[in-house]
Amino acid sequence: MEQTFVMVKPDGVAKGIIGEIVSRFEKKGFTLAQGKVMTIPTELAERHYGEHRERPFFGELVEFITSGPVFAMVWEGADAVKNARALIGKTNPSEAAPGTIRGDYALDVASNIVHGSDSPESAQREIALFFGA
Ligand code: DAT
Ligand code: MG
Repeated sequence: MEQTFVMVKPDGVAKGIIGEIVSRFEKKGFTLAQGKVMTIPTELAERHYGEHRERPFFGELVEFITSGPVFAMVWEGADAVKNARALIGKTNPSEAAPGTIRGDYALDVASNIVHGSDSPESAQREIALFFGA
């Protein structure tokens, strides 16, 4: 079974939809392997989003993801990375289809409610960063 890393971002926690997001993954058929509430230290945020270090929005992104508690999770299931990204929807909520998490709960790309790993390699890297190897 593949694993993927998913995180309810500070805006999703503030909005009170951790349960709604967890429920969507459960109903899809994923199994929750790990989960914890945490506030991300700046250094961890910079490592997690390291691929975006040169992008103009990097500072804003790190500030946002460290601005309040997140709910970090590991979900297991067939093609977990791909299937989780399908539930989450496109990066820009304006392009995310209704029925996806971002399509239903977000308007702005800078605060798009939830993170999901983009490949099995990213998933392993992110799971190790947040939950230890
Ligand atoms: P995803 O989270 O769908 O994997 P990504 O890895 O390209 O998207 O970007 C990481 C996060 O950075 C994204 O969830 C929100 C933020 N972001 C992406 N593009 C942005 C932009 N043009 N302006 C502001 N924030 C952006
Ligand atoms: Mg990404």
